[in-house]
Amino acid sequence: MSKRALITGITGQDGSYLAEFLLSQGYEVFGLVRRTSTVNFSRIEHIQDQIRLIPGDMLDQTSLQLALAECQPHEVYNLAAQSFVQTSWTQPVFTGDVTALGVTRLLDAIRHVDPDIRFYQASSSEMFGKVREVPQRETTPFYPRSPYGVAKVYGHWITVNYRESYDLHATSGILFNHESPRRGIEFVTRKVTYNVAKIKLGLAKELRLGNLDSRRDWGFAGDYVRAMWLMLQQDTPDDFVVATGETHSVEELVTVAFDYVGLDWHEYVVQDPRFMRPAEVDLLVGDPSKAGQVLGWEPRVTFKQLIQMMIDEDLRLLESGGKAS
Ligand code: NAP
Ligand code: G4F
Repeated sequence: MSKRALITGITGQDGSYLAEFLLSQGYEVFGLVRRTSTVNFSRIEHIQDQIRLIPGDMLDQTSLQLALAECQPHEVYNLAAQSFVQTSWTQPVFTGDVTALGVTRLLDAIRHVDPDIRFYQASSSEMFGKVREVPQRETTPFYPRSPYGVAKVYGHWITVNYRESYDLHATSGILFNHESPRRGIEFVTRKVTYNVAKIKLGLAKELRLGNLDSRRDWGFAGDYVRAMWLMLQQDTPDDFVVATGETHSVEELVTVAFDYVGLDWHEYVVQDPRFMRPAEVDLLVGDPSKAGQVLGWEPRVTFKQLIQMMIDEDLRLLESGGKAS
């Protein structure tokens, strides 16, 4: 009998890669999707005939219980969130409701429907914020710098709390930034690769960005969903940092991207205060050694390969008359 998995956030970047990965492992894959007036299944339309979508919303407890009862999963991957940091300052209460309390709703539904379900929580390196230690590891104290980061700290600790209170197999993956050609257009990597492709094709003249000095540990989303699955295959639930161990500034990202298409970024990039944040996370770099030792996980795609892959895909998209959704 094949294993069943429920993915919340299946329409997002990670959800789509995780669904593909679980299908390749022989899973029956279910995805929770919220009601919207127009359907946006662009990231999963190529596998839609192989998965089952169940209506539900992280804001609605009943819908979560019904979803669990319907698909009776062995594993639940909680990827749903208001995940854009900048938006969390203008929608702090909504962000807390979905990204923090949504985790409690789901954990509590699991506890009542079937406490044997294994649970994965999508925790974030944003929790480290104003970092207390370099590189950041599982034991590094949190100091979040945005309402999103604060919500993720809540989600992390409620996962630990349900593990310890109710003996649930509940695991928290503390993932550093991971990107792909499916990344939302508002995040800095995709904003850069999409606009570099547009500039190269003569479809845009400039790229407006915020802080060029902040540093991130950027990996490939396809590599990171493998780590999520490995975590739920362990006998014991735990917390794991998933990262490359390398850090690059936004300026380096811009340089690599423009260099790849043979252009000088200084001629196109304009700094715009609209994209500066009220409080910034200056430096993220993770120590993935525990994931390496316990899970046997390591990243396969390098920073340069990642940016080049994203530009290639954006050039292809634009040349075929498409645009970012
Ligand atoms: P994403 O592309 O923004 O996807 C977010 C998903 O959550 C979408 O499927 C979205 O559905 C869904 N969602 C939002 N609100 C919901 C609600 N009320 N009910 C049900 N579903 C809802 O994010 P991602 O990059 O794939 O990230 C996946 C998870 O990992 C998120 O929790 C994120 O915070 C976390 N994370 C991401 C990174 C990263 O670098 N990507 C790093 C660390 C942690 P719609 O399509 O309907 O909007
Ligand atoms: O791409 P970003 O918006 O990602 P951020 O804020 O690091 O958050 C992402 O990674 C987290 C993991 O650490 C996730 F939890 C979260 O859900 C999300 O996936 O911004 C990266 C950096 C920031 O320092 C930002 O200030 O890029 C800087 N930046 C400079 N100009 C910009 C821009 N970011 C965006 N989005 N847009 C700009 O124009």
